[in-house]
Amino acid sequence: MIKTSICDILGIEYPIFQGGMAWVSDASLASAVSNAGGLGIIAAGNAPTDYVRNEIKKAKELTNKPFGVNIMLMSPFAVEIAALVIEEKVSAVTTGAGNPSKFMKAWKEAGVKVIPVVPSVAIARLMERNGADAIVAEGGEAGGHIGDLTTMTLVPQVCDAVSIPVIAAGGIADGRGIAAAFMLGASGVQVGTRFLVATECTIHQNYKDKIVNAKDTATIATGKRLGHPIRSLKNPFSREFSKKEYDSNVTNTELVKFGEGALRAAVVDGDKKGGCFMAGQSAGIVKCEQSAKEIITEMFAQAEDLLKGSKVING
Ligand code: TUI
Repeated sequence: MIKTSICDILGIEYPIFQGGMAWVSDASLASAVSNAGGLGIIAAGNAPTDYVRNEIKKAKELTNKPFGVNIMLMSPFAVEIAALVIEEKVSAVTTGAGNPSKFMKAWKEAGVKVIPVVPSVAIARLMERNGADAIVAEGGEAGGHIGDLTTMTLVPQVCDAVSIPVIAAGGIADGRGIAAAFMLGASGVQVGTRFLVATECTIHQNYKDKIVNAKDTATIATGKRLGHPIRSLKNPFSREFSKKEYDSNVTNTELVKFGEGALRAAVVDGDKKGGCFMAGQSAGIVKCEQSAKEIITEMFAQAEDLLKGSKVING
């Protein structure tokens, strides 16, 4: 059984986080992952505070194990949700799409474990200085909002730069990815795309089918022009977005407007043409729907087999 320092810090069995995916990571998915021994994470995304409060309350009914909340820092509700996680005594908070420094003191004083998601060494260092308990280093293979570096290059550089545990994210969807992450110096992994097809994940079946049928080149990164590139599956929506992005006659306001509501359309309506199906490059690795427990036990059994004989298990 692979145990690392992050298991002790959070009181979890397996060193795996389920990525906080906007519109996707609800109480159903997060509690299933936590019940299976990982860290389930409810994603706040752009959702109002009351939605997040309700999901936290539901998750507390569904599991006695620790779970986290991911705060998307570009959300208009980020400040309120930062206070909510304290009020609800959530075990851990992860953050994305920005710098959470202004909230960290309050979270730490309240005993909430703070684990920012970072795309670079500089931000990792800053987070450690501000008291982060661990760091998720996320490479550009990931789905959703991404940085420039790959997981293969980012994780070892972040591991060299900080003393807190590093969780590798981006491109990890099976035991080979977990084993590789440990070899790069990580103390755990965060997985998003594979959990999209968990039986407990409540997204539209069209979304799950698209992931299972995806091939290696199925994704595209769009939105660099707006300063926040997003990786999603290639479809009429993402191709049209990409076309508009390179059209100098289209303004940024028009581009933002074109993208509004597209993630919801994918998750809730399964809109194959107009939806934004956020997914990582690991979609091509994902072969079938399984329960969260099956996903986690299968991934770690494979990783353990691969790592047998290796001395590189990072504490
Ligand atoms: O946050 C993510 N992935 C996401 S968030 C999301 S929802 C969204 N919707 C519309 C527009 C944008 C996002 C979908 N996927 N991953 C973690 C992540 N964080 N990736 C990159 C970063 C990041 C970027 C800049 C973290 C810190 C940062 O700091 C810059 C600064 O402010 O100094």
